Amino acid sequence: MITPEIKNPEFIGSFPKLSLCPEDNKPEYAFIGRSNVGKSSLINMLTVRKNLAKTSSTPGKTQTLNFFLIDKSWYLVDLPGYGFAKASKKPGGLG
Ligand SMILES: Nc1nc2c(ncn2[C@@H]2O[C@H](COP(=O)(O)OP(=O)(O)OP(=O)(O)O)[C@@H](O)[C@H]2O)c(=O)[nH]1
Ligand SMILES: [Mg+2]
Repeated sequence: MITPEIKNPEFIGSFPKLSLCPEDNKPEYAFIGRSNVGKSSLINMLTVRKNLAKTSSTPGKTQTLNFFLIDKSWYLVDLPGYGFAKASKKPGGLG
């Protein structure tokens, strides 16, 4: 087992804006990187779940802020990547 520490990963929701995200003061961990580098796949690896975070072989799959509550105590957050031009470039697009 790769990460026996994670027992109960739970999808909470996909949020289009930061202001809509959960605000319960639990720690949040997120990964930053270019589109298609494997950020969503990394969340699946860490939680030992195949399809918890949605992945795709084409860049730009993750478009919202996706919150996964880990063991009722902290969050893994799957973020969109950068460098994929189809999404809006306006500053604060997810703000
Ligand atoms: N060879 C290889 N492919 C990987 C690895 N991790 C992910 N992939 C593949 O890379 C592609 C993109 O993975 P995602 O996890 O969707 O990438 P992402 O960073 O979340 O992409 P965006 O949501 O567009 O930002 C998929 O086809 C994965 O199967 C890895 O470690 N090795
Ligand atoms: Mg992704």
